[in-house]
Amino acid sequence: MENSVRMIGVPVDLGQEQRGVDLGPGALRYAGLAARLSGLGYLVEDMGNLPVPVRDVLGAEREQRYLPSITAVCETVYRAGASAVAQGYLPIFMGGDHSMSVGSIGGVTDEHPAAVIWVDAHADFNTPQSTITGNIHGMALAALLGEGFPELVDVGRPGPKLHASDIVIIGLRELDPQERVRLRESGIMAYTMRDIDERGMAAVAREALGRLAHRTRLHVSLDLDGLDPLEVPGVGTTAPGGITYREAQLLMEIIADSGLLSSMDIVEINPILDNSNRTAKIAVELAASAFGAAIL
Ligand code: HAR
Ligand code: MN
Ligand code: MN
Ligand code: MN
Repeated sequence: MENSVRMIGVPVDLGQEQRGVDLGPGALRYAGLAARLSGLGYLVEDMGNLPVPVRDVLGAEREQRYLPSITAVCETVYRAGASAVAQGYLPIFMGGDHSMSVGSIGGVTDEHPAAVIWVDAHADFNTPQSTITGNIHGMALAALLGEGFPELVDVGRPGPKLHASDIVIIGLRELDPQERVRLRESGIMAYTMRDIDERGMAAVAREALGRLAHRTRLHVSLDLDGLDPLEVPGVGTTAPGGITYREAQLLMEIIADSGLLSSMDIVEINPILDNSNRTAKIAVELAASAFGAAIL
């Protein structure tokens, strides 16, 4: 793949209720993401943060769960992602909450399709009808498949951005009741924590890549809450019993071996809840592995 990385900050916190996830881009910068990737031989460009409205001035949108502003942010993210790919960059989208992936994955598939590995405790497969919380970050993957708020479905270009067969979820362990039914009916392949426990991450990662082999480009959407909260305390929506640091490293190393990585999201880091920026530091190490850092 290309040798130039473009970091794109998306400090959006409107897709969920906890304060602090908007600080994720800074946390990743302070944890040394750019230097780590430069050290691997990439040309790294940081385009700064995209404009995102601050929740405190959006009182009028509160009842709509900030849908208008999330849509506008995702439109901006879409264009930044599409331009980065068109200009030959590997974009890394630094969230922000997972709602921004409607824009990032839409944008990177503007000209060429891509497969997606969605690393997450959650499926983010709710619709406005199935959600319990109403939080839009829990609806991002559904929107990418064409379901839910039409405004989100039509971000960037009209209609669905992915087919069910283009996606695998890894690390799944928490679903809402109706979301569970929806996911089972969707045909999306999800590797749960039970699969990882029983079969090991290496087998899961290789099988996942095999299922995505019909695509030549791969987007990794890394929601840090996919990891165990004991290892990454700086996330807002914690679910116990997650992917260990070593398992996550192995997944990223096997992804690097595929040579297909073309873009990445790093989302849901909440530095306010963290311990000395540990979560962002781990995310930087995982990104480095996905981009080809090897121990020997
Ligand atoms: N399923 C729950 C909801 O819809 C929790 C969603 C949590 N989402 C994220 N991103 N943290 O995975 O609210
Ligand atoms: Mn998520
Ligand atoms: Mn186009
Ligand atoms: Mn999650």
